Amino acid sequence: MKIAIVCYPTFGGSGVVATELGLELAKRNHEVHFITYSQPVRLALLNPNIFYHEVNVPEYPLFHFQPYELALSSKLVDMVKLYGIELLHVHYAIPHAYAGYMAKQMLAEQGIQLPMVTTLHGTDITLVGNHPFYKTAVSFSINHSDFVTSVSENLKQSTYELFDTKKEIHVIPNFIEQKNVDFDISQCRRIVMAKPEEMIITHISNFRKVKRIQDVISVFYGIQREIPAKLMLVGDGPEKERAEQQALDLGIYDKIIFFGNSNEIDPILSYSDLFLLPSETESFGLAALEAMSSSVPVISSNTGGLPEVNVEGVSGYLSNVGDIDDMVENALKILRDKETLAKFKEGAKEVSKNFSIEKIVPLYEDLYFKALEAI
Ligand code: GMT
Repeated sequence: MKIAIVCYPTFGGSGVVATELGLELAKRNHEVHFITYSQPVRLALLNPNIFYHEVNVPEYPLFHFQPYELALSSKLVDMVKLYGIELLHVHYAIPHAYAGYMAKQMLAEQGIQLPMVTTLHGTDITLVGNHPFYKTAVSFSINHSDFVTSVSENLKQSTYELFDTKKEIHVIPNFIEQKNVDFDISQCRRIVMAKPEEMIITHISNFRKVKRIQDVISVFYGIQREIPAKLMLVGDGPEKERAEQQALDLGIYDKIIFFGNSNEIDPILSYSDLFLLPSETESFGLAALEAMSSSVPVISSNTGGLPEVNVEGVSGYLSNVGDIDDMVENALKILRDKETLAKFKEGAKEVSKNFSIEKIVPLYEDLYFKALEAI
């Protein structure tokens, strides 16, 4: 199949899922065309089945906002015609599903039918898309997609609650490639992060408000009062400065390493003992799954799709949003003795196997075949 994938090329979960999906589809002999404004961060281009087409938006002083949707839909039409692309898969409704719909219409006028699969990822529904300024167009885009998928059952229900749609939504959870430790251990040693007696606690995110970074710091504060520990903060975003200030105020700045956006996620996770994800909402929580796949138990909030990923008492524990005391108590339950920690590490790894790439990617392929049959 020749498939175009439209996604955000950044470190965010939706872009990562789209990129990993495209790479796996390429391995399965599909021809995959990524169409976006810069090269997706995890994309390996030296692959005969992978193409990348950049969307350029020329700057013009008349425009206060440069019209990305227009450039994207034009690019889609051109690439579909040039390469004979058969199917379009857009990740994140805004504005990709909208631009995809326009491309479909333009192509239909020329006698080309292009089925479109839209994957909803979370904030496109629960935070941004739900804003009254976007809602009408997002509802329209969902209703005019040929197939719609969501990354969790919870996100599917939220979509029905928040949008005017009766469209069937197929739940296809996010996935993870079960990796063997493939980094050079001599390049990154545990001692760089913590002393042997210190537990390594990790959080990875885009440091937006929704991630509740202040809770990450507070939970870590509670943990390190009871047992020796270090906190690895990976990622960058608007709340980072406030997190640094909070760490200074609490006198624990020297117990935290701020990595920024890092390409060393695998080694960091492989040395981690616990992962914190206390988000306000999370449609899935891909970062938690990545941690679990590296045998790292998760302390998370119990909102959104997180209970579908983190299994209470097996891969970690879940608490109400903002319940710092409960999160600290649960973290200490896991970390206090070696046997319990080992049990949770094993539990995390086992649960992550439910989301293996081999199990999940065929669900997308099945949907693609259905979409092609339907035209
Ligand atoms: O908030 C983020 O982490 C980024 C955001 C995105 O769109 O990239 O993540 C959303 O999609 C991920 C991949 O499907 C999910 O794992 C995240 O839970 C979801 N974020 C939220 O719902 C807040």
